[in-house]
Amino acid sequence: MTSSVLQQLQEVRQRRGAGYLTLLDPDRLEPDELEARAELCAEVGADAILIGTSLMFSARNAASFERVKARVDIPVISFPGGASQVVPTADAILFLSLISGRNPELLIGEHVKAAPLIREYGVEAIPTGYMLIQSGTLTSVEFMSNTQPIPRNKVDIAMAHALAAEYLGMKLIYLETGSGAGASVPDEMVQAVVNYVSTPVIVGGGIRDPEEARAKVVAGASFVVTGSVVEDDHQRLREFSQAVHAKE
Ligand code: 1GP
Repeated sequence: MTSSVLQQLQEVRQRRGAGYLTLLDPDRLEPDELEARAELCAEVGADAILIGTSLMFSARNAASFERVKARVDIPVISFPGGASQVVPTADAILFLSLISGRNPELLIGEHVKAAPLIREYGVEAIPTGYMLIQSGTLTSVEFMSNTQPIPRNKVDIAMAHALAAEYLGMKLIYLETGSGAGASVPDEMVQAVVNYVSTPVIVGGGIRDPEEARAKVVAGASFVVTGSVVEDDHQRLREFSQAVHAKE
């Protein structure tokens, strides 16, 4: 029996110490570019590809998954900004609840709209507690979600949110400053959260060099996500992958 995407991610974490996930934005990349970038990510050792964005302009979302899946043999996972981004062609979907915010639509409303479709499509849903951390810049996710991020120096608040997510049964916790953020989640916050909960922690947003990616792994992150760097600087992708997988 083929294992679930969540099991595959857990296995990556065991085998490689941490997993490297790359985010592709279908709004920023033409279909050919998207495929080429996905292929490159897989080639340098990325463990999964995330596809998604806060605000989708592209009408090609479902097709993007199909095209990318035809080119890579790592999981292609939906990272949706809302129920309208649910597609039948994803290997799995991060079923994100924006737990750091108090916007009911992003805590449960979009989920109610998305759940029947996800079931109908037979896509694996991975319950994920999504926590937005202040970066100092107003990111798209912060603006679009109409939520306040957790202040970057309030480690205790982040810990309490992560534990609540764990008690609610979420399988992953995603600490995020937002794509293109001016700063990544502080290493001290990653470490404090990882030490406080047993749920695997994903860290993303504003990670600009391999050393920074490595620091998140050293702090205890199970998965590191980069997005913007894939779009700007593919030569360095291999270094990112090596930095995240340095335990190998
Ligand atoms: C966004 O964490 C991802 O959810 C990626 O962020 O584009 O800043 O790398 P960047």
